[in-house]
Amino acid sequence: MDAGAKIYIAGHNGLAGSAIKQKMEENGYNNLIFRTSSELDLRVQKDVDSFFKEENPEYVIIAAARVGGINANNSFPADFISDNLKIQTNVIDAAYRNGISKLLFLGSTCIYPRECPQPIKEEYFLTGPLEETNQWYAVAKIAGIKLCQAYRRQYGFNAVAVMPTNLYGPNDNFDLKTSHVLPALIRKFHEAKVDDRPEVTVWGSGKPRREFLYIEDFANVILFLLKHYDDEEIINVGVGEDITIADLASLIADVIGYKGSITYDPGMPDGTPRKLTDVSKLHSLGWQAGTSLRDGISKTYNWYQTNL
Ligand code: GFB
Repeated sequence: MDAGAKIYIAGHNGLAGSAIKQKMEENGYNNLIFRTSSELDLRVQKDVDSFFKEENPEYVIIAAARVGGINANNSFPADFISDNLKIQTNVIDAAYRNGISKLLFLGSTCIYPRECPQPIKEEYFLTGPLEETNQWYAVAKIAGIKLCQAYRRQYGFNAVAVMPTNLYGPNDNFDLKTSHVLPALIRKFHEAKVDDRPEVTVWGSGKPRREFLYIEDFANVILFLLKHYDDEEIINVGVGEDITIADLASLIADVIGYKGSITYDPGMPDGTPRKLTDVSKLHSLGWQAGTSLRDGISKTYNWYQTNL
């Protein structure tokens, strides 16, 4: 992939896409192309077709998706399945028909069965029922993986599907209703500290375990996989360590310097009990995450204070 290669990053304003864009720019890639969602609605097939004909990129990264935390997934099932099916189908098909060299599709670890053995190996894909709260999103992402595999088998199209664990970092969504847990808790503890509130409420039981990958590490691995991974099989992208939501809450409170108490709201869903990735495949290719959870939370909190 030379520095002048024309690379289209779909979803360049989101958490994942913006970090990939920044990493590519830092690495000297000088022919990146983007469209905001108001300039190009990826759910509209004819518009996606015209864009590909006009721009004719050489590489495509699909970081565009309707995403959100457990509450957003649970509240907007139709949007999560329908928008994602349309976006990925339109982009993968147009990319193939315009003869691009390589496409990288971002999936999610929620594609794995809810009661998966842990840590989750890639081979556990499609071996059991999904978690209820995000099954709509998961089914769309599963279809995206299968699209990549089908276009590779039938047409020899170099499409790879990468399964990131829960991502976090600067540029995340901090909306308390729709965000993921980590940005939500940063905001909750920050506001409670500023307003001198005696307690912060964390959703669910605090018992589920989650794995968190800092967005800059994620951007690094995407660049690495663009250069070094050309296989039909999916590949996990994570750190290989997880933490309970209760311990995450204590860690965030500590980084922020919040001294009040933490309570739990059992009326909100826990979601999947655990989804720890097995990252042996990624490690065997020679890549490992470098940012500790505490450092990543600190950097994210600094960004939050400056930007919001
Ligand atoms: O990050 P999160 O929303 O999504 O929630 P998932 C993770 C855990 O944190 C759940 C708990 O057990 C939540 O109940 N939690 C505690 C909170 N307090 C909060 C809070 O204030 N906000 C939020 N959002 N959670 C998502 C999927 O699952 O993971 C997506 O729904 C995607 O489809 C994404 O796969 C990576 O980790 O449960």
